[in-house]
Amino acid sequence: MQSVASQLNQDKTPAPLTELVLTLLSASTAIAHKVRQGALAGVLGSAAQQNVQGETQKKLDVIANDILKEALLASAHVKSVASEEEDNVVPGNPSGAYVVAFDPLDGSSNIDINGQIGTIFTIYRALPDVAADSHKQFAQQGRAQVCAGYVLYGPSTQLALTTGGPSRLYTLDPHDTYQLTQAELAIAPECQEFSVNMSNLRHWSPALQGYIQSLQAGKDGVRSKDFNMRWNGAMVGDVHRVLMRGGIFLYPANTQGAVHNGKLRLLYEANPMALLVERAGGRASDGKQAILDIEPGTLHQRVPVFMGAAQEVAKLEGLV
Ligand code: P6P
Repeated sequence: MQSVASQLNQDKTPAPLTELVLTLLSASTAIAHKVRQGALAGVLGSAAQQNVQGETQKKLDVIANDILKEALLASAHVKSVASEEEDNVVPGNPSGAYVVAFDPLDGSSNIDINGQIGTIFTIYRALPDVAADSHKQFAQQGRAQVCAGYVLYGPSTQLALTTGGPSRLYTLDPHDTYQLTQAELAIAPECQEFSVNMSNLRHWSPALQGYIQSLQAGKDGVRSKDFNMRWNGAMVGDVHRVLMRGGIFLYPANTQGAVHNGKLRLLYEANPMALLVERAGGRASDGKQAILDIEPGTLHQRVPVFMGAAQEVAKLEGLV
C-alpha cells in the first residue's frame, strides 16, 4: 500500500505543501474520531448559534471548525484561513506561502441521522502583497487551486485529493494513515444517474424542468434509456458517488425561491469539487461557464452547480 505522504512525494509535490496537506489530514482524523463516537461523545444536536449563512450550527460543525482552524493556524505555511463557519478571513502566519478554505462539516443535516458528512478543503498560493486577514486572499479563480480534496466520514473514512494531477482516492487505515486505494479516478462521459433535490423543481427554468422530465421519461422518452436518481443531502456524498460510478450532480439556481444563485458556496464547495471532477475527466459548470473560471466576488458567494459526466453536463449548459 502507498500512503498519501509517499504518493505526494512521488508526485513531486513541494515539501511545504505536502507538510500542509498532512497537517490538514491529521485534523481530519481527529474529526473522524469525533464523528464515529457520535452521541457517545455528546457531539450531536445543535450548537444553538448561527453562522454567517444564517444556518443553525450543529455542535459537530463548531468542533470540526475549531479542530481545523487550530491545526492550520499553528502551521508556518498558512497565511490565511477561511471557513463556512467563519464570517471573515482568519489571519495566520504573515509569511505563510498558502491560504486554506474549508467547509468543516458538509452535510450537517445528516449528522443527527448518521448520514454521510465530510470535510471539503481547498488550498491556494498566498498573495504576498495582500494582508493576511483580507478577503482578497481568496478572490482567486478556482483554476489557481494548488490542492483540492474532501474527507468523507462514511462506513470507511476516505480522502479524494488532487494537487493538479489525477484525482486520487485514499482510505484511512486503523493507524490513522490514508492509504492509496484508487490511483486515478475517472468519470465516464455519459451517465445513467442524476442527483438533484427534486422538491425544488418548480423553482427551475422551464428549459431545465424539461431536461429533468426527459430523464424521468426514461426509455419511453427522447433519451431512449432509463435513468436512476440519488440524493444524499450532502454534496460530499453525492459528488463522491459521481467520482466513483459516474452520473451528474445538480444544485440549480432557484428562479423564484430564496436561494437565487443556488445554495452551494463557490470557494469551499463548488471550486474544490470542480477541480476533483475535472481532474477525473468530468465537467463542472455554473450553467454558463466552467466553475473554475468564475471570477470570485464575495467570500461566501453562492453559485449554481452542474458537475459530473462531461457529455451530460454539456447538454445542461445554456438550459438554465
Ligand atoms: P438540500 C448541505 O447542507 C449542503 O450545503 C450540501 O452539502 C448539499 O448538497 C445541499 O446543502 C443539500 O441541500 O436541498 O438537500 O437541503
